[in-house]
Amino acid sequence: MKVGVVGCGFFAQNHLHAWTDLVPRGIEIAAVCDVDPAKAKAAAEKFGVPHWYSDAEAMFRERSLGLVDIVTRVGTHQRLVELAVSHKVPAIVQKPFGPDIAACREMTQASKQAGLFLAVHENFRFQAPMRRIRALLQAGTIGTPSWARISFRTAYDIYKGQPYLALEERFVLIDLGVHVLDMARALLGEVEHLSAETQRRNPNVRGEDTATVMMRHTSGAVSIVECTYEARRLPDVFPETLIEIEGSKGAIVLKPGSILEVAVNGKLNREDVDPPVLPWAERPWHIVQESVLAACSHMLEALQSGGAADTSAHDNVRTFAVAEAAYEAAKSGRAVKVATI
Ligand code: NAD
Ligand code: 89Y
Repeated sequence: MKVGVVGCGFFAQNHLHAWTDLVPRGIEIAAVCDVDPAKAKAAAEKFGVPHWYSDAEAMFRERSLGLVDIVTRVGTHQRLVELAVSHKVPAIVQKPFGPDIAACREMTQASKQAGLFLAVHENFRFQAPMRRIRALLQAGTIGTPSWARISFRTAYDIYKGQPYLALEERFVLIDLGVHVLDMARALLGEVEHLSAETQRRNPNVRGEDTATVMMRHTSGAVSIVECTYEARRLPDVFPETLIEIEGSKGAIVLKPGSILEVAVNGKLNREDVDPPVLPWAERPWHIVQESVLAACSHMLEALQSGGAADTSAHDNVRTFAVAEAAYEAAKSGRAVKVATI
């Protein structure tokens, strides 16, 4: 499976490591591409990739790719996905899928019409603690879940590695909200309606840096999703998501340090669900980095078996619709029904 990676910036380094780890599963990084030739060349040298490009069109024309992994920022996703579709190449695109729901729907439709695999690199639902919690829910360990709080609160200096975030007009819901709202969907199912409040607490950023969302899921469960880049707490648990879920038989609480507490029938079981720090990873990012490998591994398996990924374009449009509904709810001050796709 010849993969081409487009975008060789900050986060693409994790993808390049993950694809390198997946070489024994049939992956060959055939080419890398970045509009900044220095970045493309540096990535090719670092990861031993035989070809580098500064023009994605040329890469598609000259290499027969079996997969393209798009790791650029959101403004270029639609053009690059359409380029992949026109060259009949299956694609993975980083979150946020698109700048708005219309773009996400158009990309989904284009890949569907061409009969092509398109998935979104939504890695948070593949984090080690999430994999364990989902397995516990699936096994019915705490019965039917009916309430949850999913919380990402930090003041870690994300602007250092990702300075562009300070300039986003639609900020935390699109950058981080899509991850945390996706986790809520993965844990409790589809969302029927929601209400939301957004705040810009840091005067030096353009968009909202805090969102508090209350959701009713179609199952009847209720969840609260919290995202902020302005929680000046200690310890700062970045980039951990803290989770509490209550069910008919018990409760699951994911605590700082990836300590998972599972209470069933009055008995408490405590597990350490922190993933290993991969040889190329480092704290505090290791949870996210390990989930990049898990997400790539899952999507590769789906592609190789001819199936859709858990985080297919079709699935991710639903998460994006929840984020759009949250913006609308925050703006109107009313509860908003989530659009069905
Ligand atoms: P970045 O700006 O560091 O890197 C993007 C790279 O894409 C740049 O090097 C740029 O030159 C290149 N590029 C832009 N247009 C291009 C084009 N048309 N063809 C080829 N290359 C092009 O950004 P980043 O921080 O690496 O973010 C990339 C994506 O990853 C964003 O969508 C971001 O939201 C996402 N991200 C995801 C996670 C996660 O956990 N899933 C974490 C951080 C960032
Ligand atoms: O941009 C964000 C993301 O997608 O995951 C973590 C992050 O890099 C900073 O919170």
